[in-house]
Amino acid sequence: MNKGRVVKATGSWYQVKTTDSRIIPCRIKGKLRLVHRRTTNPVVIGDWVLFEQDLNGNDFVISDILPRNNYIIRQSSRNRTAEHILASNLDQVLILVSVTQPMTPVGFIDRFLVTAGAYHIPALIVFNKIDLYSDKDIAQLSALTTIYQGIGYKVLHTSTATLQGIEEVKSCLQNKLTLLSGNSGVGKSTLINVIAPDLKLRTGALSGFHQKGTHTTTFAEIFDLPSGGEIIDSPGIKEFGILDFNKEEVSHYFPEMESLLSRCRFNNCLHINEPGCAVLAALQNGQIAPSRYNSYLGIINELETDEKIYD
Ligand SMILES: Nc1nc2c(ncn2[C@@H]2O[C@H](COP(=O)(O)OP(=O)(O)OP(=O)(O)O)[C@@H](O)[C@H]2O)c(=O)[nH]1
Ligand SMILES: [Mg+2]
Ligand SMILES: [Zn+2]
Repeated sequence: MNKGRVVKATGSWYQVKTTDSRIIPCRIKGKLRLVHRRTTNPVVIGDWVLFEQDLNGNDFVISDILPRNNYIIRQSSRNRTAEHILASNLDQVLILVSVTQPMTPVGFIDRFLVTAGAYHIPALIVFNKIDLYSDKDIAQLSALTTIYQGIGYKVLHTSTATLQGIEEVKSCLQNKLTLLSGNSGVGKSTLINVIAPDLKLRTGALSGFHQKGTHTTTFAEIFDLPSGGEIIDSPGIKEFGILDFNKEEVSHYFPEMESLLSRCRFNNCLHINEPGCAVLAALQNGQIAPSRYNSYLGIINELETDEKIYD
């Protein structure tokens, strides 16, 4: 029995990297599909697995998945029946965003942060393409940076064109497995290419009036970085559905609200219109950013709509 880590998963084939850095293409045993029926992908990138040669001694098959330290699920808001695990055994997630070309909605950032928080995975926010920012964009960048740093997130600014901020990113990636995620076209693959030029990952120009990405990366893959650490390049995502949260739970993953919860008059306060709500008071006096509170309400509304459909 051999042990390795899944570094790429493309439907029926899995690339498994052994402890001595060999890459072995494997299939999976049917029983693994049955055990993990709720997810669309039973074996995921980041998994430590056991594999063996099949009976006729040709192909290798993954026979077991070792327990996961953590994983992050992405659920499309449109399809709640199937869960898709993005990756497992992560040390952190790096959400790559931009104020322009393409503009990342704050709702997307906040949903991502809530999801990472719910899985207890530290998140780092990187604003890329700063070489393209107009004065107005820079004002927006600094407003958002103030908000997220104020909450306690690490925020970096990068340009893969001028290389500004790249050394800081490298040092944040040391000795860790990092999931790199974000909308299509924000520059995920380009960022990896400047850190590890030998990889020569495919990148794609933006297209159309709205300057959207064109979904160039189609499969997630783990790469070793010459400067230290491992990173997962992943396909761009449009939205991040929120999983099986209770409405009461959501504020726990907004760190600036979490610290106030004990001061709300009602312990089941949803911070919408309840009297004696400490979150609403903090919103009033500017301690909580309106954009963050809007994201919170958006998530609560989405969970309410769901309950109506599925009750
Ligand atoms: N000006 C500028 N362009 C950049 C920067 N980073 C990436 N780009 C460009 O943005 C476009 C998209 O880059 P990709 O690396 O393919 O984006 P991606 O996030 O990997 O996109 P998907 O694989 O589709 O999810 C390419 O044309 C890059 O050259 C940057 O810092 N500044
Ligand atoms: Mg890409
Ligand atoms: Zn409240």
